[in-house]
Amino acid sequence: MKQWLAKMRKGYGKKLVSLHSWNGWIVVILALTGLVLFQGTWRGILGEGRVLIRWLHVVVGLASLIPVMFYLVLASKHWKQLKGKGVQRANVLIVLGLLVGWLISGVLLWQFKAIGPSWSNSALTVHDVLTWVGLPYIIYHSITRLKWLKQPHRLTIKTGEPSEGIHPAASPQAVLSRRAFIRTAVGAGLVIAIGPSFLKWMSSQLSSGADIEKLVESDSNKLVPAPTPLPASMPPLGGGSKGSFRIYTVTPIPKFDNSNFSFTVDGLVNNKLQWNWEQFVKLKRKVQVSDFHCVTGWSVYKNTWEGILLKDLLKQAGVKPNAMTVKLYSGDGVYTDSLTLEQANMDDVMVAVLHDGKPIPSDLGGPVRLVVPKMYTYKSVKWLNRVELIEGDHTGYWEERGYSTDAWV
Ligand SMILES: Nc1nc2c(c(=O)[nH]1)N[C@H]1C(S)=C(S)[C@@H](COP(=O)(O)O)O[C@H]1N2
Ligand SMILES: [Mo]
Repeated sequence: MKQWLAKMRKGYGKKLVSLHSWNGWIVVILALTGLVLFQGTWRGILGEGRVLIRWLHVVVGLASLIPVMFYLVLASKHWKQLKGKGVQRANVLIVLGLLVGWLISGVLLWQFKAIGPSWSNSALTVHDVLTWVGLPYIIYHSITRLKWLKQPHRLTIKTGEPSEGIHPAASPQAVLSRRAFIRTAVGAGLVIAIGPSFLKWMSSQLSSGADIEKLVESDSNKLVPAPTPLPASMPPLGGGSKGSFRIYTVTPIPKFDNSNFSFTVDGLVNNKLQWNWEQFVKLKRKVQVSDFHCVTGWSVYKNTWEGILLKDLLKQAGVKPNAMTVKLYSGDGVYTDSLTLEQANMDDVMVAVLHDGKPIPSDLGGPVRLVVPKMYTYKSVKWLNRVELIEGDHTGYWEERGYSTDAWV
């Protein structure tokens, strides 16, 4: 062991330098892939590519353990070298803390099925907070240090070789002001680049109801009349949803009004059914309170949904004996998913029109979205406008791109 340690520490300075740059590249890859995964807009653009990027993020994330372990071997020596340099010691601790925090919360997220939604929800929050705090810090650190590294007297990692040539700048005054300028510029750039997403994320964390209210206000659907909520919906039976939805869509958000809305149940049924909006809002509705779990780790609890039970629609249509699968179409023209007939007949599978007593806003899949509380919400098709009974299987949008056909929470 001792021998091994000694061997590992040979060429210490060079190793530390290369470790630092390896680590830098790992962070760059993780930051880019992570931001792409976070940004809803990339979903539609990437489609299948998103699953690949997620995989890359996980693998590289796991690989970040390697430089951390290597560093720990060299840490005691580096620590001594930083004696009296409080800022640099703090930097080492911050970066190590970030890496370890990201790694642990990341592993939990990766294993979301094993840990359950409430743990993965917390893990996602930690992962997000570390990103919003840590990423600007690391970018700032690396850009300002990049300049510093060119000045040997600034080196905090000593290579052991005599620093050759370049003397600390002849005019320290000029260097200082240039450095201050670079720092300010970088800081300002960061605030502009990352600030808006950060603020959006912050406000969504702090306010549970407020941002849904905003979505309801900015609803681009124009359907009249609005469904009149049942007493159990207004006020909402669940007391109002807890947490916030991330708006996910693989297409531009479609808009509906009375002239282009229709809802169809067809395929292997005895009576093909079709309604326009005025007819559709007259169908008998129920109210349920349920949790909403996305497979990427976030949840919204205690949603009060009001809508028509899918099983009631199927009963009314009269399902033919050879029908096996219920294929679900989104009015976006792209997204589909499916349930087995047995799953579709579960008591809580709902074709919802109200959330917490209000029409479901277009961003959240209104006027009509499916809700399948027992499954991850990629099954909860937004802008649902057609239910088709078919004989064979159907592989849904995300299942085709790598999500599990087993969507049970
Ligand atoms: N039409 C359509 N339905 C969809 C999706 C989509 O991209 N398009 N995304 C699914 C996924 S993965 C999730 S987590 C939820 C997100 O619902 P929200 O955007 O209302 O939060 O919708 C599901 N239904
Ligand atoms: Mo999802």
